[in-house]
Amino acid sequence: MKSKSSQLLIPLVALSLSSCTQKKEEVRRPNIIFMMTDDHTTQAMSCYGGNLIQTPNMDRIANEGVRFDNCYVVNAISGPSRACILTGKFSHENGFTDNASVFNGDQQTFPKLLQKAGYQTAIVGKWHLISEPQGFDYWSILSGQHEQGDYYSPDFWEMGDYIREEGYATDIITEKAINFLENRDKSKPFCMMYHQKAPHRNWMPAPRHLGIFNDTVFPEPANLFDDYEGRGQAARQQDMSIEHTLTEDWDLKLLTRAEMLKDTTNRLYEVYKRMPLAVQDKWDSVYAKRIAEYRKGDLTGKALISWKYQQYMRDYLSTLLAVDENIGQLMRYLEDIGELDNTIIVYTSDQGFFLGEHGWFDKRFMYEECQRMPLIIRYPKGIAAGSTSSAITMNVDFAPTFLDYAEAEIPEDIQGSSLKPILENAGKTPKDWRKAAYYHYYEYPAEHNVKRHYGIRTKDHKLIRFYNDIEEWELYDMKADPREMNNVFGKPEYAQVQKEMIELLRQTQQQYKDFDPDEKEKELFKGDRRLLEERK
Ligand code: SGN
Ligand code: CA
Repeated sequence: MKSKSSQLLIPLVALSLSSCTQKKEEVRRPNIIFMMTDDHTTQAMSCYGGNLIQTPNMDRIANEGVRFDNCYVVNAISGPSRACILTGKFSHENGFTDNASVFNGDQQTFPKLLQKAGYQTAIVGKWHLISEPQGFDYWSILSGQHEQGDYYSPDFWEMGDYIREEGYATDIITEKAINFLENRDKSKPFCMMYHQKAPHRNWMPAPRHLGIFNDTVFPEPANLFDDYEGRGQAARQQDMSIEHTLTEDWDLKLLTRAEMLKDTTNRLYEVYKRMPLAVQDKWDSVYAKRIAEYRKGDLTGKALISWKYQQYMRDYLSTLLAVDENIGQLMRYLEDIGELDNTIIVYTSDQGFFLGEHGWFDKRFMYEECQRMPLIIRYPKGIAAGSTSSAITMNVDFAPTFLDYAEAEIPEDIQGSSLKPILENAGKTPKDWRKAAYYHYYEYPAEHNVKRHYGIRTKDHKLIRFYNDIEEWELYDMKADPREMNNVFGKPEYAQVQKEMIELLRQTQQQYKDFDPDEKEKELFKGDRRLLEERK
């Protein structure tokens, strides 16, 4: 078993000197609320310096706690990220490599371990792992749309039953969270996973926020019109561009009510009919202006891309407003019941997202905007307010962190590391902390056409190898080129860095026991059979 943080001993010593009532107070382990949204990226959070929208309730978590600036997802897509979080293991170890996988629910997960350690556990909202949740005293997860769920009148799979709820998903998930807290076993600490669907595609805002950004013009990222010069085929062959991939109906919402109702096979019709009539009316009036503008037909080329970018931003960002409001509501509830400061509140997203950078939406690539996850944590009893951490952290670190705070043992086979030493030390990175985040993406061939790739991200550099039906390497100097526009792999001035990064990649793969079955991988290591054998 990995050793737990030595600071745990201090409160225990203090306890033996205190009265019985105090003793009861002090041995209390913290509650945990693990808030996760779907596809929320740091560019759209004011506490990360984003200038797109204000997120006051998320900012409160960061200001009263810690903000991690280098937290990375190890496989930037929903199901795999969630499986890594639950198990504290990489995709090749937990078996859920892409969204077509089914989670083997019999394996070890942190909610099961917390349950054993005396926690009451729950999950509300998005699950996306197909198999029935295990390790939860209460679960109510989105079903429908391949487990993505619906924004309006969503269906839930709740403790074995299927039910449809009236209302807007982000609000409903909060109601379910509060209901669980209200009815929980108050003799135990709790761990609740509060997982929003928003702001996932197709970005449908709450009724109260429909049209709110209609007259706002959002700043464009500097590389909205990226031509991928100096980079390879992976970036060129993707299918996630604002220009070509955003659809007129599902994404841009350019159908009138009459058109939607005429064609019942249309996907937009399906989600539209879930709205109450009054909301449909509001929707129509809000999108009418957009439809009219588009149908004038005078937008072409770059102007059309800019226009689509604005519509995408208006929908994506207004969908987030309800997320932030609901976080505020949940925190106020915790305050009312006197549990706010006894609760570790974590806010993150299953991965980052492109908001027009490189001309894209979606995620999957190991490029910064989506590899980087938001991670802010509030726990005034153990984290100094206003701290920031630049430590290289990964989503496989969440499970051991929760176990550490719950004073449960962290099993040896968990691959991540507890963040507690960082949290307790005002965000400072321990001397022996890891130097690289590992990444491996598998979902290809598939939607959005992003090639398989793996790599490492250190403080200063990023190395990526695209493989399978392609053989390409990329190396980025993250200090000189934070937008990853200039691939320096093979450039003589980076020869030394390249050598070191390849070596570190090999070591990292060995450490995490990732073996790529691809034949080209064997070729790559053919000069070193011993290494190949070991990696098996
Ligand atoms: C859906 C979306 C994709 C998205 C995946 C995975 N298409 O298939 O754009 O990449 O989910 O997202 S949609 O037409 O249904 O909107 S994930 O976050 O769940 O992994
Ligand atoms: Ca996602």
